[in-house]
Parts: sequence; C-alpha cells; structure tokens
Amino acid sequence: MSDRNDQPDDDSGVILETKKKTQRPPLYKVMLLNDDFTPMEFVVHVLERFFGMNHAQSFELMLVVHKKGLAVVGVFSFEVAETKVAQVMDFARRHQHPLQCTMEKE
Ligand code: TYC
Repeated sequence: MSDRNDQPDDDSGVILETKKKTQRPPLYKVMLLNDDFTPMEFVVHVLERFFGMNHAQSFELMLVVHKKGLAVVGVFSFEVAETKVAQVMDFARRHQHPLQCTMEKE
C-alpha cells in the first residue's frame, strides 16, 4: 500500500497521510581530539567533570584519544551534546589548553 495509514483516500484535498511509526530523535557523538600540548591530567579531569566517568575510566579513555587521535566520549541528544561541547571548549580555553571537542550525528 502506498499510503502510510489505513484510511481510505478521498478527493477532499485534505492530506490524510500520517506517519505510523514514532521517530526516535537523532543522537550525536561527542568526540575529544588529541593534541600535543594539553596535559593528560587535564583531559582526565574533563572526562570526570563533564562526562561523569570515574578516574580509571577517564584515564583509560584519555589514553585511547592520545593513541588513536580521537575517541567518542559520549552519545547524547542534540541539545545535550551541544552543551557538553561548549562546556569542554570553554573550560579548555579558560585554562589555555588547545583541547578540541566536537560533535557528529550518529
Ligand atoms: N597528547 C596529549 C599529551 O601527550 C594528551 C592528550 C590526550 C591531549 C587526549 C588531548 O584529547 C586529548 N600531553
């Protein structure tokens, strides 16, 4: 069936088509990028402070970024992802570190 509902079509000009499935909101990956200058302890602190990780998890993920160049540090709704990126970028800038945090649709 080409229509996406079960109602009969008519010639009233009223659009009857409705979406059957509820759409999940898109999710966004938040990523940290490696650089040569930001201290490792600062990145660990960022992960604890803004991403709710414990020290061991933060240290492990910091090392992944350090070795691979980048890593996903969380997946969030658009608004939450945008806020995390802004918080990390602002915190890094205030401490004069070049740490970069970006987001990308999943
Ligand atoms: N590469 C940095 C150093 O050796 C550490 C670092 C890790 C920087 C992760 C940024 O997102 C980053 N001091």
